[in-house]
Parts: sequence; C-alpha cells; structure tokens
Amino acid sequence: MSTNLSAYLQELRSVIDGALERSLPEGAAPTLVVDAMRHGLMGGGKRLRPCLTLMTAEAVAPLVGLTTPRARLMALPGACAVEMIHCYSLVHDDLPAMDNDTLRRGKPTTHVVFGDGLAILAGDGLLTEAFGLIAASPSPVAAAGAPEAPAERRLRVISVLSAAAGAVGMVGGQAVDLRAAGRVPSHPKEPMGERELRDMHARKTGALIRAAAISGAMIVGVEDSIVAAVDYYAQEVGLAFQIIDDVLDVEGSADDLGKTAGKDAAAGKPTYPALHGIDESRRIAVDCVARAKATLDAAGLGGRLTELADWSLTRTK
Ligand code: GRG
Repeated sequence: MSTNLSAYLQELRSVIDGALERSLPEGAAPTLVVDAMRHGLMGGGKRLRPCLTLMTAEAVAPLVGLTTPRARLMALPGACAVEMIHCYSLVHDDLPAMDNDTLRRGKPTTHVVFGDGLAILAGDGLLTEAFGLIAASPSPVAAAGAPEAPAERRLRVISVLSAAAGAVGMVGGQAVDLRAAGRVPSHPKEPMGERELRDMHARKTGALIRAAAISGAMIVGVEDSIVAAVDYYAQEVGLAFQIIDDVLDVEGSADDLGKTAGKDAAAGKPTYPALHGIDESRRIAVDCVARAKATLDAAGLGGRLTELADWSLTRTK
C-alpha cells in the first residue's frame, strides 16, 4: 500500500475508533452486556468498511459544495453503524454453532470470554444499537455542533443498511454458507458452481461493503447517479477483495495472513481458486478493478478510492 493511502486510512481509523468508543450505551445498560459488546467492537480490525463510508462521503463532497471535514463528520454515525453491524456478524460467526473460532483479531473470541449466551446478546446489542445510532439526534458520536444530515437522508441510510444486513443480504448469505458446509440438517448440502459462489459472496460480504460505500455518498446528499456509480465501484472492488482473499488463503504464508493458510480449502469451502485456479482468479479480480476504476472516472471521482481499488490486488494480507 502506498504511504499516502496508508497514512490516510490510519487517520480515518483513529477517528472511527474514537467515535466507536462513544457509541456504546455506557452507564445506561447493564455493564456485563456493554463489556461484551466492547470486546466484540473495540481493539482491533482493519476498519475497512467504516473507512469506505468516510472515503465515499469525502470523495463526493465537492459535488454538493461540502468541505471534506464536514462530509466526514456527517458520515461518522453511519460509518460507526456499519462497523457495529460488521462486528456483530463476526461475534455470531465465531460461535460454536457457526464457525466455532476461538481467536479473532488476536484476542479470544467474545463467546470464549463471556459465554455463548452473552456473546449472542452482545451481537444482538451491536446490531440494534447500530440503527439507533443513525437515528439519534444529536448523535452521541459527533462533537457538539457537528453537521448532521437531514432525517430523510438518515432514514434512507437505515433502509440501505438494514437490507444489506438482513435476509436478502448478509444473513441470507450466511445461511447459504452454512448449508454449503453441511450444517443445516433440514437442507442437505449441495455442490456450488460459479453462479452460486458469486451469489453467496454478494450476500454474505458484498452487500454490507456496498451499503458502507453507498451510505457515505447518500448521507452527504449527492444525486442518485453518483450513488449508483459508488455502488458499482464497491460491488466490483468488494468482489476483487474476496477473490484475492481466497487466493491468499491458498498461497499466502501464515505469517503474512495472521491466520492459518489453506483453512478454507481444508474446510471444504467453495473458493475461486478451487473453481478457476490461481491465475484465472487473479485475472477475474483485475477485471473487476478495471471496471470499478472506469466507473469512478466516468463519475468524476477517483483519488483515494482508486488507490484503494489498486491495493485490493497487490495486498499480501
Ligand atoms: C469495496 C473499496 C472496497 C473495499 C472493501 C471491507 C473490505 C474493503 C474488504 C473485506 C472483504 C473480504 C475479503 C471479506 C472476507 C471475509 C470476511 C468477512 C473477513 C472479515 O472481515 P475483515 O477482513 O476483518 O474486514 P476485520 O477484523 O479487519 O474487520
């Protein structure tokens, strides 16, 4: 990653981490559930989804005559909500009934520390608070006097995020993945081809990535054609990230990845390299990024979003 992009993402991450600290219902809710929510939310993670929300808000800000600092503040509650939804999904995904993982972001998973019951509740809490955060006025994550998007735009963002997180999106994709792993007694395992694999990823990870990107553009109030361009960009780069993730799982070293290489293949999960081989998988990802960049160019956007797209192909972890 270029030093510029890396420094920019680091700056966004520290803004997001500060805001996430303020997003928890500290003092108003029983400490034990807030502690479990904090465990799942804080202290790790790349924060790529909320960074994407802030990045798209900043990228489109000039189109509506907004300064980038004001666009960033306006998008901050939505960015936090996106990360809360993502973290809820990780807490639940790690449970014994799902992937049964004991380590996440270098720490014991939430259920390992707090037990399955409280981990389920912590996930429920994060998901629910995420929507409350966007609806709240004044926002608990923004400084006093920070610019706030009109209620109608915040409602649109809630609608976009709930669709992405729900049965049509992430929940639906996770259900299909569970079945593919032979974990649904009522629905026997079925082989997955390219179309089914794409559909599963589009729901399970793609939907929230797209919603993260759209939310940033939508909250500052750009016209629908620009929102559509941002959506297409996120769809294509999101898929490129996923494909490279599969490739790195096959060829990356455990040191670089911070996890056991080859875990997906060993678990019998359908992957791009398994379907297409490594070289063809990389070629598909390159094509995705090329289409995304062309769409950005046509919409008069670019800059950091282009750099992020390029990094999706060159990253090693
Ligand atoms: C669309 C420009 C653009 C960027 C997308 C969110 C993202 C950036 C990439 C992650 C997509 C991916 C490969 C997901 C794979 C499976 C998954 C859900 C991993 C866990 O999410 P991470 O890697 O985890 O974001 P952390 O702990 O960093 O939050």
